[in-house]
Amino acid sequence: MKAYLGLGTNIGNKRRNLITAGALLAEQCGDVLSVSSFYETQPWGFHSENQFLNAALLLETGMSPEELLHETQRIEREMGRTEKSNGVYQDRVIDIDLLLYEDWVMQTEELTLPHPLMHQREFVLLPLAEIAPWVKHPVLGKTIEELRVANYESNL
Ligand code: PH2
Ligand code: MG
Ligand code: MG
Repeated sequence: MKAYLGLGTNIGNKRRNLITAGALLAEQCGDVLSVSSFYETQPWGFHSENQFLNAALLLETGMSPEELLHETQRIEREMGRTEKSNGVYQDRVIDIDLLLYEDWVMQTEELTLPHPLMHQREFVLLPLAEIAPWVKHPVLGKTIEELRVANYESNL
């Protein structure tokens, strides 16, 4: 199964945090088929002095979405993420978000696919459009590149 993941970090050695997360995902979750460039982005939705480094990655995995969610949460903890948002965004060593899982649309208490905010976030769309421009969002019916352009234009 193909899953697109979003990675973000805004404290510590950010480049190293993204590389470590990618390596742990490859070790524990499947094959990493592609990784985007690393994008320096401003904190979105909260105020922080610390800029983000964001990336997107394509994983070929045998895990179900729930298994993948639990494994990515384990990796976040393994990398030292203790602070977890209680409604308010906070600085973090690493955040790994499930963006797309094949063309699955699902909503449970712990997981919504596709990621409910991905189409509003430049820090997701920019890296994702680099590795998956032609992939269609299964709810919105637009490609990632179309969503990126629409998001860009709505922010002008
Ligand atoms: N993640 C958030 C909230 N805001 N802003 C940027 N630039 N990058 C992120 O990864 C990010 C964010 C919630 O997870
Ligand atoms: Mg996130
Ligand atoms: Mg998250």
